[in-house]
Amino acid sequence: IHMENNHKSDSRGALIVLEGLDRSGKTLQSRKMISYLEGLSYSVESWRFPNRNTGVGQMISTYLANKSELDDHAIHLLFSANRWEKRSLMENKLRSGTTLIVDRYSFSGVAFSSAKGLNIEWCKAPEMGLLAPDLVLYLDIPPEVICSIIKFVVEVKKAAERGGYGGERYGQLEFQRKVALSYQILHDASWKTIDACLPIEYVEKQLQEAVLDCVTTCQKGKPLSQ
Ligand code: DGP
Repeated sequence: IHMENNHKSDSRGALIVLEGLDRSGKTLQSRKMISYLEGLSYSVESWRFPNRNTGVGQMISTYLANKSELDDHAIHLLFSANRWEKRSLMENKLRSGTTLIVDRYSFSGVAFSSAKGLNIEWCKAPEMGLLAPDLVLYLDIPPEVICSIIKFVVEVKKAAERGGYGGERYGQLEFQRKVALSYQILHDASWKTIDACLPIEYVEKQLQEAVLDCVTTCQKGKPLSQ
């Protein structure tokens, strides 16, 4: 009985992160994962960083829309602060048994800022102490492929909803190439790379398997780490 009680109190939700270049399909796949887990009666929430609803998030949003200028180091720290301001809520949710599917996290922070030329170790420092993801799903798709898909869509629709590779600051092919290289040196044991060039349904299936496995492990009491 003692063991069982312990076991129960350690049960928690999983911290699952989706990473990838802009327009790699993270948002769509995150929605699909949420409904999949909800269908299995898991408590699950969809999160994303940057979280533009906070004061810090609004500064980031203004910067991304090219409506303000900030030193590269300063904006890096704001992105990080935006994750820190949600850290305790994140921990509470996970401990109460809710799984979080997070669209971008620390790896975006390091990949995007180091792609600008900032020192990678400097970029990692403010992320230390944030909760470590149980699983990082990297949607792998070459920037050139994303670019040609977007051109195609723009031609067909003439006015794609968000227009171009990215309407925001980081949306250039050359920059996305650098981000892809940065991601390559970041990935660790928690990463699973998914070939996002494959058909959507196939990507979805692979994600479902990985996610279910992760959620089950956390439910069994895998410790939360930083
Ligand atoms: P999104 O809301 O996912 O479209 O992200 C907005 C843009 O900001 C996108 O180009 C990726 C970039 N980004 C996301 N997180 C970070 C971060 O922590 N640091 C930096 N430098 N860029 C980020």
